[in-house]
Amino acid sequence: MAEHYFQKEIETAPVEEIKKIQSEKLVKQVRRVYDNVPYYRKKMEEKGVTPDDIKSVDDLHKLPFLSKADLRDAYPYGLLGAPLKDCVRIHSTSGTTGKRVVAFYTQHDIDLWDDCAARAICAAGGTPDDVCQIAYGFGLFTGGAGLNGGSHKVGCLTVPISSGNTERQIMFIRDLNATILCCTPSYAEYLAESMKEMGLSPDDIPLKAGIFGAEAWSEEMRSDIEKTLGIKAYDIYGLTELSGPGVSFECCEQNGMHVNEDHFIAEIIDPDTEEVLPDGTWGELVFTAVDKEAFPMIRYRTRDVCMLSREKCSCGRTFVKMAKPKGRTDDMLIIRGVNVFPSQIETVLINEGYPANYLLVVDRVNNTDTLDVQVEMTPEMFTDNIGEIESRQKKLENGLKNMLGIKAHVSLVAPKTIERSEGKAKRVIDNRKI
Ligand code: DLL
Repeated sequence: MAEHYFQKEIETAPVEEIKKIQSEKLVKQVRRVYDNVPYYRKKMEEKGVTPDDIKSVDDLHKLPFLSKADLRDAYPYGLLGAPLKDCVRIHSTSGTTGKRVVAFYTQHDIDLWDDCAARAICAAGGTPDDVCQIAYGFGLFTGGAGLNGGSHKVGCLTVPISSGNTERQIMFIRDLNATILCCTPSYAEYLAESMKEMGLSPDDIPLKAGIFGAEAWSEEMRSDIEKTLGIKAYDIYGLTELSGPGVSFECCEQNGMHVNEDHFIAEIIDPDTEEVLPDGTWGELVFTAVDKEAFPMIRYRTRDVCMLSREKCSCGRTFVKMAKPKGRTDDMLIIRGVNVFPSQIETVLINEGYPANYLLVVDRVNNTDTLDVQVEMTPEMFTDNIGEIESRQKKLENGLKNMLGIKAHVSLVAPKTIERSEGKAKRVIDNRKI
């Protein structure tokens, strides 16, 4: 492990000590937003809670939730927790519906965020000897800027190449000896596919690790990327509202992401009843940012479906671990009453040897939901033999029925027909007017 950026004192602190730090910061943060942000004060008054009621993290449940709707309501300045003159940057989400979320940062917020991203790079084995190629988008999206800041802090030679221009990516990886690649998992798959087409094998590239996130991806996709790029693939999680990548990160166990608990308090709730659920239960992930100045999120409902675990980790970190999110409550599809996550479909496809290039088309015909799964064949399996295609489709349909409990129709399509993504993949088209 890269000792120089491993913040051992805090990352392996006893749970009680972390709780104490969180409590102190929470008490201050609640007082600060109550005094300075009228939007929060009003929400707290509506719930009948004052800063005096919050004495430790055990009182967190008394505070009101904050949702995406609140962020839209308060757009753009209504949740600002610091004077605008103290803010140094904004980032914004690529939201497809409604207003974008605009998040503000003071220099303190940026330092804190860089620190979180640096912990993630260090946990993936990054040291000043590494060359870190950042192929997340730069700009309003937080991916590029976040890992760029983290990479600087670790002291890696940073290549801020941004997303796209796949041949140039591969050229830089080879010519500059990049050892760590940061991008979305779907773009990592695309890079691997392009490399193969260029006749390159994993042995022809110096990469040893990848830090992939910004979208849900399955364990099967992880193994596929690890094999095709010849690397260890680590997950990283975050969201614009909370800063960006680095809210949580994977360690050498590659089995869930440690939440940077000195800055973020995680809870899991039942999305319908809003009741707090115990560790080990799947539900909606809620975060409280106890340190942020400009955009101080308190009990923010992420809509990500997740689970927390406090099992001892062999890496020594004591920060709580969150599971790989299954998806979002808002991209969970309800098909004929059954909850379906795209990641479940991805698992079946990859297990059957298909690439993670698929598109789910949902429709409603004669009042019944239909699910069409369009999947690319690999060049090796590509054929125009109708009988063979039909039998492959049938096999996949059976696998999907077993996984999901509902019938899906599979259409196998030729290699390279489904659009590739340089950022977050778009995998669902829902034509139902509901
Ligand atoms: O995606 C920040 C980020 C950039 C994270 C680069 C990791 C790497 P947003 O665009 O605001 O921020 O989207 C946040 O993306 O609520 C999740 O639904 C999803 N998401 C992010 N990381 C993961 C992950 C960035 N590792 C939303 N696994 C979040 C699953 C993820 N979903």
